[in-house]
Amino acid sequence: GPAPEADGDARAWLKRHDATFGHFIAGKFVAPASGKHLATIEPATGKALAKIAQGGAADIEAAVGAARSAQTQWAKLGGHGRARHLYALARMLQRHARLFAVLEAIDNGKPIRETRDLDVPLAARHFLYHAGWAQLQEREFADHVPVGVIGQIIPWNFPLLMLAWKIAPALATGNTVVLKPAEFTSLTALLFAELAAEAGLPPGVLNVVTGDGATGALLVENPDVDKIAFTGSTEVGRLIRQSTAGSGKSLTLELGGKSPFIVFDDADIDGAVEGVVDAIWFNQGQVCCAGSRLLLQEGIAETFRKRLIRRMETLRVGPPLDKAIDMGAVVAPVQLERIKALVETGVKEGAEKYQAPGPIPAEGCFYPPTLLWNVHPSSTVAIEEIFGPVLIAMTFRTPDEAVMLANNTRYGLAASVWSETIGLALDIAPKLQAGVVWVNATNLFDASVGFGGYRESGFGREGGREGLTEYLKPKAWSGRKVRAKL
Ligand code: TXE
Repeated sequence: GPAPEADGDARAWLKRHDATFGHFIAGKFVAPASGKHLATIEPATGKALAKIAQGGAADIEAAVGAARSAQTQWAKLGGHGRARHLYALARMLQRHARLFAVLEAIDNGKPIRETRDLDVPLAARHFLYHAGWAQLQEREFADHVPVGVIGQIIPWNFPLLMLAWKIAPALATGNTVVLKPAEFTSLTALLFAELAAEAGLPPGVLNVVTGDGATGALLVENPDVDKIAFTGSTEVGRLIRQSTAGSGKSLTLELGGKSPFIVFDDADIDGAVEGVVDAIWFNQGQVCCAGSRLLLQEGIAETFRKRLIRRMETLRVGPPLDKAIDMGAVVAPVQLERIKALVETGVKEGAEKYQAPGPIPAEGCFYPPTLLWNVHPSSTVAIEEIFGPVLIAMTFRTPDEAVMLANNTRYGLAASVWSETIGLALDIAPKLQAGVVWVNATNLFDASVGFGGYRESGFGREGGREGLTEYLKPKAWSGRKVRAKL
């Protein structure tokens, strides 16, 4: 198990705040106007962890007001001035990497190995990357202006990393932000806001209002918000699209997925088995682009199944702060119940269930790595996003059939193709309807590559040049006097 002092600094931070938090508005913590709080739990133990403020209309108005007041100055600071702040935020994350990694693991249930090696460094990398863009802005986006005040709503699967994906491009381009983290996992966002203020970020540039979906809806409806950027479920994405329709707000949505993981007969089987482990058991399968549908060509299906099961037997599920574990807890009891119910449905609809036999902790939200074999393409588990450590598998005969099965979904976020024949892989990849296709690889992310979906996986991109343009408005300048001045 973890060393007793391993989570010392995160617990000390919680204690310093009496584990009770207000919103972070205009550079400081403020109590919710209603006085209401929501209790959060530690997924790995089920025990009470913290109390976060339940944001109401007055809190949203205060935060949006603070963002509005700060926006002109922030934009006037210019690209170089903003770059200095973004570098400072990256350095702040690096300096407090351990505190963020431990707090994220405690709050979300994900393994410290992942928060330490991925969530925190990738978040820092995102700020570094966007600091570079801020300095290029005047030159590269001369005829563009910031969108203004941005409302950003994020999910609980990568709380800190999604914060970075959202706020780094928005701040780099001269916008100010009101961020609504997910109600299960608001702590790293609050820590970030607090330390960002200490690192000199001007008050009002980043405001964090916590609360549940009702708080998110208030942010979406606030008339002084210029744009909403949302990552979360397809259902809520649809609601947000409806409620912003006809308003002047712009919108980007990053929603669910049911991404195919296609393995051809000539693939490197061991490599592909490792790919599957990363595709579906990384972060307990709570990944929007998880390779959750395994499509195997018939010739290798049986060999693949045996090797995959042998590999599943070695996966260790346990407390997130234990550095030796491969999988931690899922985020909340409600998600655990959802996963269990979907797996039961899968079995009822004819799938063969295989679960890794290793021990899992009795308390807390733990679920074993699970394989559903021989799933029919029309069965519920082949269609619905499970968002847990559950892989569904089916077979195909020909490349055309693989493409047909892969595209047989309402989603289109990612796809992964495995073959040692480069010609085959390059023939298949363009036919897959997904925002990103990985060849002999999975889960490759880079701040410089736009990430986002097709179809019901949403629209808009995060990362790269595409991601920046989501936070800029083109502005044409014309008229004699203006020209003369220029
Ligand atoms: O998501 P929600 P939930 C999928 C996944 C998961 C399911 C349910 O399948 O099992 O969704 O998760 C805020 N207006 N994904 O219910 O509700 C909410 O407070 C404005 C995939 O937790 O979409 C939180 O901050 N905001 C996904 C955020 O939306 C609202 C990640 C996401 O929560 C709102 C998460 C409303 N009406 C879940 N209702 C991915 N693609 O990565 C809720 N929210």
